[in-house]
Amino acid sequence: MRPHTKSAAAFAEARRFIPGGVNSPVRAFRGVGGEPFFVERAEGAHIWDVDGNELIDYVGTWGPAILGHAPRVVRDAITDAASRGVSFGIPNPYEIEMARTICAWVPSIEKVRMVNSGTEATMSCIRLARGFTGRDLIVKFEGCYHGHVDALLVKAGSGALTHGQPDSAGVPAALAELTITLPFNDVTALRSLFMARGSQIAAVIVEPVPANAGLYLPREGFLEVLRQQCSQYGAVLIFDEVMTGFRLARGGYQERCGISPDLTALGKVIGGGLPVGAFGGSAEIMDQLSPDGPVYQAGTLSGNPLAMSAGLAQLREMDRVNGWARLEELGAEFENGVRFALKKAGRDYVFQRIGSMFCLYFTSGEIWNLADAQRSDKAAFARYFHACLEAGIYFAPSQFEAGFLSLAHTPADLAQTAAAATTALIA
Ligand code: KE4
Repeated sequence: MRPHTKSAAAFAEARRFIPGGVNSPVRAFRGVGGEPFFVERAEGAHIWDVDGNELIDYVGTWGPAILGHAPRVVRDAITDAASRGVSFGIPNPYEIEMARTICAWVPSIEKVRMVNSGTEATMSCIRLARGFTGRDLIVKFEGCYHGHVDALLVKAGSGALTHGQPDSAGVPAALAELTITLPFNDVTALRSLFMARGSQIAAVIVEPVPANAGLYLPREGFLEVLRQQCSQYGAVLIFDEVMTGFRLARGGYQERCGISPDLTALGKVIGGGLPVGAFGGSAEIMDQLSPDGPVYQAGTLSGNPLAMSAGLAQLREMDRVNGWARLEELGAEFENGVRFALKKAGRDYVFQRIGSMFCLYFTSGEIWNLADAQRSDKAAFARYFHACLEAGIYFAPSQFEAGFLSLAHTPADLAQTAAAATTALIA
């Protein structure tokens, strides 16, 4: 590994003009110490930093790079679309194609609206649910992260958790009071809340597979009870599939678990790396949106032709090669490598995975919620992170993030990773 001379200079320069030197906090390496490297270029499962170091990438720009970085089909689609215009702000055929595809692949979505980030998608779902029900209360789960929406920055995960700001400054108490948080996987707490305040609840928003406090899974029956309680009390059930959508299955996690939410928030993969989010659900709810309905929601760049083309190219390629089956195989191979490393190193750390998403918790025992995840030894994780980085493996720079595989990861990548992980875990 060459010294990060140019990265250090770049970071010093960035800090002069950008808060914390980053445009998103989790990139600042505060969860692992040290300074972030700056990327020069990325292709396939590899990235090169400005000092010429080559890394195998398990962050994949936090989920969008499901085919690997800069796939040919996406680059060609962007170039082709750009030859006819970069942005219109006018209805265009790409938007119909994207909407048709999302509605075809996700049966719970009868109508969908494009936005420019996952945050916009969840924010719009919250406002729409409140407008549709005429109620104010929102329920979320500790450790889940739904973007930096005021109403949802309450006991949030991801960077908010990493930086110890799960309840951000700047969110008025009056607003935070309208958001109730529950422990994930706690059916008793869920039923009690609905019993007490069910008629006031506008919506429950949940990451069906929480992946912003590492990665933990729903217990058998938990999501089913959530679905039943929302239906019984007339609350809107929102699945935040910004991360899991079009990654865990063609129809997202809801296809795997067989539960239909009322609204779904999407992002990441559907942009092919460009800024895209989306939200959709039953026509009955979606038709409450302006211009047909009273709930306002808008966006200058929503349905941008480049972003639509890039996202469509990525989705079509995944469908053409049935990428989801391959991701399952890659995930299993990757897990074998990690379990080999843990055994070799004599560590009983907790590795959790679903499809191409994973997390290695530096603790033992079971991880079913945020409190379990916070048992992790963050210092040990930080040492592991840096040891792997030195060996050319880039994992997410926080214990409270998930890792991602792509179709571009090769058996050689996985073997190199297992070897580096073994050495790092022994150390
Ligand atoms: P964006 O606004 O960052 O596009 O999406 C917000 C969001 C919403 N819902 C879920 C389930 C998410 O995971 C996210 C964003 N994920 C983080 C990574 N854990 C983005 C990385 C970052 O904040 O820089």
